[in-house]
Amino acid sequence: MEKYKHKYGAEQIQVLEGLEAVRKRPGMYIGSTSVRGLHHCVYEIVDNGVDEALAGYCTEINVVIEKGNVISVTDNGRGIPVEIHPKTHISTAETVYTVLHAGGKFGGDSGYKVSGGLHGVGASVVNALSTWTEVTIKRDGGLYQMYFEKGKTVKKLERIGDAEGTGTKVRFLADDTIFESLDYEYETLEKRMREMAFLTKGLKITLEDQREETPKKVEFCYEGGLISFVEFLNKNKEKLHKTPIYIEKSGEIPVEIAIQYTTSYSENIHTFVNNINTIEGGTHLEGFKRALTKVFNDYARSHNILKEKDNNLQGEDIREGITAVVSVKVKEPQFEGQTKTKLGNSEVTGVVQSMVNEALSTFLEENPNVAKAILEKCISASRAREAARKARELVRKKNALETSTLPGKLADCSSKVADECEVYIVEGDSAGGSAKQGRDRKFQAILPLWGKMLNVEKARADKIYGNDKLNPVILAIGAGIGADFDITKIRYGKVIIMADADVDGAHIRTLLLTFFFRYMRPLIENGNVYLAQPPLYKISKKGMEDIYCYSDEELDQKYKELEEKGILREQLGLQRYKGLGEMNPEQLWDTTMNPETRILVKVTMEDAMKADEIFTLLMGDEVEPRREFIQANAKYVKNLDI
Ligand code: 0R9
Repeated sequence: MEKYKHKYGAEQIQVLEGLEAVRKRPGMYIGSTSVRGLHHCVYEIVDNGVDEALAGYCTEINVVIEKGNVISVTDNGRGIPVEIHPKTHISTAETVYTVLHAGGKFGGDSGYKVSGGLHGVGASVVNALSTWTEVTIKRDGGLYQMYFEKGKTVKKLERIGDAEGTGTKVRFLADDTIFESLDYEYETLEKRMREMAFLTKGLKITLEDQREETPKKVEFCYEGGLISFVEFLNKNKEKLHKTPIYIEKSGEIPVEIAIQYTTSYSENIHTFVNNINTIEGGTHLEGFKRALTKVFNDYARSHNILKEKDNNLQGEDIREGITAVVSVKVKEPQFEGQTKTKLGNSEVTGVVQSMVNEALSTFLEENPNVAKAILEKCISASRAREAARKARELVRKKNALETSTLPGKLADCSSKVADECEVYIVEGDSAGGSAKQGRDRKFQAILPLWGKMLNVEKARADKIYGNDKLNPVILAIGAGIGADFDITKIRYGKVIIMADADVDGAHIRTLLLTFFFRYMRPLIENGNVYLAQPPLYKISKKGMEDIYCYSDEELDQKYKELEEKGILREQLGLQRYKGLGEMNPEQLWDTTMNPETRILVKVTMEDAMKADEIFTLLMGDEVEPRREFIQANAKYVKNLDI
């Protein structure tokens, strides 16, 4: 390449080859071409505006989903530089949009951006993957514009008029021959924009959806930054102290942390590196946890809250009920883990640990009442952990004495190959009976549940071991719970909740899902949890095979189809199923259990933050927000039989 260094033509070829490579292997640059990759394109462009805000020149970013799935992002920063770039001999703005990774190389580098993103690829990749891209810049009193198709320059940057103020506006239509779909999910974008606003104190971000008749619009701006983030996460929880603890440190690796304890029993820590959510944690989380454990133990010892004879509090005791957001900026982050969302840079652990050590111990000394409230909770968590250990041992010993460790009510399957086996957790003894008779006993096991299930949102682990409703579930699945849970030990590849389509059924489903979410989370993350979908209706007629419908829409559709064949509604019998118990074994097999014909809904964990929020809301202590949620969502409820 050296001999072509100053030859415009050769560089042009290199540029086109670069963007062609992006179009050939989009997954390598944006992870995937699914809706996730599609959203990623929006984030890449918004990130450029956020970088300008972090540099101190931009206060507002507006994102619009226009009709026809065009995305428009506008910022009020300095505007991308327009002058000819000495190396590429084209405008800097065009360079940014046509040369891979140019954003960082050619200036505008906030220091954290280039390798910061999950993929960190920037504007040129979005341009390459778009049917068209239009960039408009206000700078030095002029209005400039350029236009691209599939990454290729169609109109070079030119001054098209005068302008007041400064800023950049990017509009693009993602290429539908590359992406599986162009259906942007408003809620996904909303969540990310809110998150970006929390992480960038004082930046105003608006999101507007113009695709529907009545456009939707939200605005996010948080002067409190991470403090507001933690308050938002805790909005439905009872707090142990009024204001979140806030720690900030600038320097080579800037760190910002907000912490607030609640009365809940779960741990809710979110970590970010260069504004990217590191859902798998990593070295920053490690440093944070170590410091937390040390500071609280030291404080408890020095203030005689822990006596000489007492054992140290364990990390899990100290993290019970915590909500925290940890945000670090790292110049060259190394991402590891299955989804490349785990920070690997070892130097970060010590930095976070020592700054939390120092700032948190000072905070506790200055706020003894907060320290006392938190430590009281930690100590009762440690007592409960000890009680849970004893309960667990007891259960283990009891099981060891019994010939079989499986629960008595379980009708197990004959296969022992977990991958091909499934267990139906069935509400009620009578449905359980039908399921037992109707199943294929080679690979289907049935576990009937009855009576009132324990709400784990309001109970600690010690109440869970030995609980007569949950213990059979734990034993049947066979992989333990909590920190002991071992996904490699699960006895069934599919854990299927089969409950009635009524209020009681919904309650049981929520209680079981809360239990799985809090105590067997990998089971959900791994995609092993399913909801069975029993039919709501049966249409019958003499001489005709029964037809089952799973929704009101399907019922209407079937009536229409039959009418076209000359069979009228009046000639048909209709049964509305109130519960699983109304079906005989054969019907239950045909409609809900036969893998060839049944409908199963896989429970996914796309959004742990949202899940935590909803589980807390539905199953926790605060009554008022729950009522508001139910009132607001009542209109979405279908098939509710009261
Ligand atoms: C709507 C999305 N916003 C952007 O894409 C965007 C990029 C960008 C930018 C600069 C300012 N605003 C921006 N918005 C900028 C300007 C200057 C220096 N660095 C950055 C300056 O005025 O000197 N740029 C991002 C990369 C580049 N500009 C660069 F490489 F062209 F310099």
